[in-house]
Formats: sequence, C-alpha cells, structure tokens
Amino acid sequence: MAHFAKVAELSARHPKADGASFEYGTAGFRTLGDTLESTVFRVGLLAALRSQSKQGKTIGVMITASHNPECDNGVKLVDPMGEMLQQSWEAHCTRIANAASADELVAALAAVVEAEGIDVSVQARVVYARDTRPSGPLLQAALEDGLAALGAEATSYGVVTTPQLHYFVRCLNTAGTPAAYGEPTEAGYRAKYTGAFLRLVDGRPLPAPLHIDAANGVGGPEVRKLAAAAASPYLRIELHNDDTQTPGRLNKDCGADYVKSNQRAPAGLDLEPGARYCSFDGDADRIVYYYVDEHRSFHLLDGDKISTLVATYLRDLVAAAGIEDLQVGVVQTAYANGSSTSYIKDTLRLPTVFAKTGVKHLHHEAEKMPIGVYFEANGHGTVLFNSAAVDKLRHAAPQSPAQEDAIRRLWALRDLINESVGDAMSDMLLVEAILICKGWTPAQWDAAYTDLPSRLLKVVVHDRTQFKTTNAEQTLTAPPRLQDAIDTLVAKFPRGRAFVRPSGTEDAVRVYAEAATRADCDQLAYSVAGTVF
Ligand code: NG1
Ligand code: ZN
Repeated sequence: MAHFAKVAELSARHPKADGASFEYGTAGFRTLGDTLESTVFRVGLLAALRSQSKQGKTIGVMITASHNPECDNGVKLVDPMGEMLQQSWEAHCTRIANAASADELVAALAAVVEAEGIDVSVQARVVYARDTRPSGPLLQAALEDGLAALGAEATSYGVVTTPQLHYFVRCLNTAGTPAAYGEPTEAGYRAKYTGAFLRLVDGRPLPAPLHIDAANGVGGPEVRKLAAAAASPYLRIELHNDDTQTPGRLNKDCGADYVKSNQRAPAGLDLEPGARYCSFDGDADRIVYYYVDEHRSFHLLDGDKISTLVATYLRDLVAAAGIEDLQVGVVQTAYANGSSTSYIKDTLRLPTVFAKTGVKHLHHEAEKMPIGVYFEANGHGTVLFNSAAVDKLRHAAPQSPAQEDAIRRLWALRDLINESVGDAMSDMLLVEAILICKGWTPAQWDAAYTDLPSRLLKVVVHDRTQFKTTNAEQTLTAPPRLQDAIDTLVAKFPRGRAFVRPSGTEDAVRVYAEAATRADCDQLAYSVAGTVF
C-alpha cells in the first residue's frame, strides 16, 4: 500500500528487539522505558489510523508509566471524547507492537485498515504529551517518527499530566459544538476548573492550607500553576515532593500509590494533627487524602472515601434543587472497602454496582447512570452526568431561592469535574470545594464510616494467564477448585471477604482480603495467598 511507503524506512530507526513481546493492557503498554522505543513508534502509526477511522477527529497519545518506578514507561491512546481507547482496538495495538519485521508491520497495518474499513486519504490529527520520566524525550521522538510516517498532523503539549491531555483531546473534538468543553490549552484548563471551584466556595469561611505530595512528578509544577491561576485564599497550597529534576525521585517512597498501598505518610512529610494532606501519583490522575488524629494515628481517605463524600454531596444537592428522578449512583471495584459499599447501600441508599478493575470499566458503568460517581479505591475516578441528567438540569424550574442556588451549584460541580477521566487536580478541587462548603475537617469527613481492615498482596506466579475470573473479578473460574478453597477460608472470618485476580499491569496475581479485625484480615490474606502458589 502506497500509504505505508515511509513506514519501513522510519521503522528501521526504531527496531523491535528479537523475541520481545508487548501487550496493550489496562494502562496501555507499560514496561521498562528503554525497551519501549519500537512500541511507541508503532503507537504513532496506530494513533494516525485511529484518527482516520474517526474521520480525522483528534486522537491523544500519552507517554507515562503513572505510579510505576521511574525506570518504567508506558504509552496509551486517548479516544476523541477524552476517554480510554475503545477496547476492540486493543488487539490491533498488541498485534502491531509485536510484528517481527517491517514487512509484517506493514501487513498488520493493512489488516487494521481492512478490518476497520479505514479511508486512509483522511487527514489524521494527533496530540501528544509525556510525563517527567527521563526516557520520555527519546520515546517522544519515536512517536513523532510514527506520526510522520503516516503524515499525521501532530501537536505536542510537552510535559503535562495525563488528565490534562485527555481534557485537551475532548476540547479539540467538541470545539464549536453544543458539547464544547473548554479551551484546549493549559491556561484554558486552569481557567475552567479554578473558575468553577471559586463559584462554589465564594463567601464560605477560608480553609487552612492544603499540603500536597506531588510524587516528584508532573503534578508538582502543574498544581503550582493551578494555584497561581486561582490566585485565591481558598486555594492555598503547601507543596511537598515536587522535585522533578533529581533522577530517581519520581514516585520513590511517595505519591498516592505508595500512601494507599502502605497506609502511611510519604517520605518528606511530617504530619501534624489538624492539617489536611493529599498525594497525587506520578502523572496526577490519582489522588488520596489523609490526616493524623491527636494521637498521631494515620487515617487514609482513599478513593472510596472521596466517592462517598462526592455522592453524598450530589445526592443532597439534587434533593435541595427539587429535581425529581435524577438518581445519583456509585460504581466501585472489588477493591472497594466493604464498609464503603454498605454505607452507600444502607445509609445513603444509593444504587451501587461493581465493575472490573481499570477505569475504562468503571467509566462505562457510570455512563449508564444519570449521575454516575466512580472511583477505584486507589483514588482514580470522576463523576459523569449523562445527557438526560444535563437536560433535567437545563429544564429545572426552581420554586425558591434555595432551589435556584442548588441548581447553580450542580452546574458549577459539573464544570469542576474532568468528565473525560479521573484527574488528581480536578478531584482535589472537588474535595476541597465540598469540605469548604460543609465546613468540614478531614476527621469529620472520615466519620461517615470506618474502613474494615484490608490487605493487598502481590504473588508472583509461574503463569498469571491461568487465573480466570468472573463476577467483576471477585470469583475465580480457573484454576479449578481454587475458588472453593478461598470460599472455605473466607467463611472462617467474621465480615471476611477475599478474592484473587491476575494483574492487568504487572506480571503477578493480586490477593485482596478484608475482615472485622486486623489479625483476621492478615491471616485471611496470607492463607489465601498460600493457596495461589
Ligand atoms: P492491576 O495491575 O490490574 O491490579 C492497577 C490498579 C488498578 C488500575 C490499573 C491501571 C490496583 C489494585 N490495581 O491494575 O486499579 O489503576 O493499575 O493503572 O490498584
Ligand atoms: Zn496515574
């Protein structure tokens, strides 16, 4: 195919190592940064084809390995509305990344064109960005070659957070339509979110400063610019772990994943009672909050706590607005603490569903709800308003100033939320706005329910593909009899719950357990892990 004439020549600059194999998983391609060059080149080709398959809509490419070690890197595609790549294309990505020669690569590209009925005369448009990893510039150059090979119109956004890139993609594809999302620039991003935040908090008592652990990643400089753009005493931040220059510091003993996994403060922060803290991950799409009580005991406010805070606030606002039949629902994964699920069902009386791990699965479930709040326990999530909900808001007829105020706040909340993907900065502003409006300390927020003790273990097994699950990954269907063994163990512990699933991002199997006491929980977790070997 003439269209692929330059592919072989440019591909030769980014050869694939013999025997290397890649898989487009939950987080795109992710592995050691210095083994990814051929893959990122090929993702450039794929992004161009994806854009052509969408009649020239803009596709995004983000080079990041998020919370993983600094030596890792990764790459993923962003679809036109700023959402994760459509699942049916993941297999195309994997096949193209694994083509062993230039000829095979061209044949694989032609097969995608054929399978998807792509008109290759359409002008492809792609925007891209990267995080602060040292392997980023080289991978970006490989991506640029891939885009050039197919003549894509390519624009770099430089070093930004993952959710910022998702935002730009959505803005570019909705510009000039009724769904216009904002200015596709960093300044536009900051103006949109800080504007909505300030509309919500205006006139409320001022909060204490917020301490942010930026994981020594791109979230540090970006949140500093966000606070400068807000230029308001409602957003006073104290930044920690914001060193993006010293090699080796990214995500090292800090960041949202470290804090959530270890249930303790990150390095470099000495927690004081009465203060409020949050941690971003390395590409600033996850956030968790925490504080210490007067005995200096550590308390984590994770994705479940954020989700229940936000769902409660939205539910109350919908009621105060007097809007009928506008249901708020919550999407969780199996990793949600059992106490949070009971709280949503029994106290908030809101519908809740479980989705498989990985935000794309939660996002799709949330789209089915009028107002869908979704968070992974690790702090990755957002809120979606479907078109019926937006119509209801638009046609709401307030009967009182209080109802009018509630409707105004619902609009502001919708503007405050990055609907394309979970976003640490937008989620931070959302939590801050709710805490300011309620006049709450983190301890008051935390008081809604008490987490059950939980434990997450990683078990390296010979072959993780042997582990197959169903029921939103809570039940194993293979290997045979393993689920029965887990059920027998779980039955021994009050409020016990445990499951085993293969990781989608690492070559390992994850074991999760919770139970009424710490000792029971740990015993359950380690005995379940024992059955996996
Ligand atoms: P895996 O490796 O499939 O467990 C991890 C996280 C997910 C999600 C993805 C994508 C846990 C237990 N798992 O997936 O929630 O964030 O990475 O980054 O936190
Ligand atoms: Zn991330």
